[in-house]
Amino acid sequence: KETQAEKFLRQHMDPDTSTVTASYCNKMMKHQNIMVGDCKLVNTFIHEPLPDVQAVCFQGNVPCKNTKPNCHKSSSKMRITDCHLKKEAKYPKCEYETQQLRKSIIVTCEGNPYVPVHFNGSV
Ligand code: PAX
Repeated sequence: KETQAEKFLRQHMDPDTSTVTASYCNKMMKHQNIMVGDCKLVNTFIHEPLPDVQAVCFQGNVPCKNTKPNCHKSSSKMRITDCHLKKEAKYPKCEYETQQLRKSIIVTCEGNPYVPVHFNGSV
């Protein structure tokens, strides 16, 4: 079974892409198998090397949206792409808006090793 850490990699890591096209999210949301039974509303892909993203677990501690204490904000801005579901989209035709950004990411980390398991947001 896929672990939470593996799920984070599948859903949020894309280190090898630096420039994205308008169809990026439509392709990636399908290829990475992110939708099962429903269209996911928002999903962020991170275009930075994995060690840099794993290192965020040891950077600034911030409260999570659900008030848990184990969230961390990256000390530097990262290259990310936000995929937002288009309002009129209906499963299985999940159509996305692709938006390239440079922001600090906030991830939830768990376990030993202490690694990202949930994407909490970007600021
Ligand atoms: P998930 O599938 O919700 O949770 P996501 O990042 O892909 O994550 P399993 O065993 O899979 O059920 N976990 C937590 N979840 C939420 N909050 C905290 N603090 C937490 N700590 C641990 C992945 C696993 O992490 C566990 C949780 O139980 C899961 O375990 O965001 C909804 C989704 O949208 C993404 C991030 C989420 O998907 P929400 O409303 O929960 O914050 N998303 C959201 C995004 O990609 N980009 C964004 O900018 C935002 C706002």
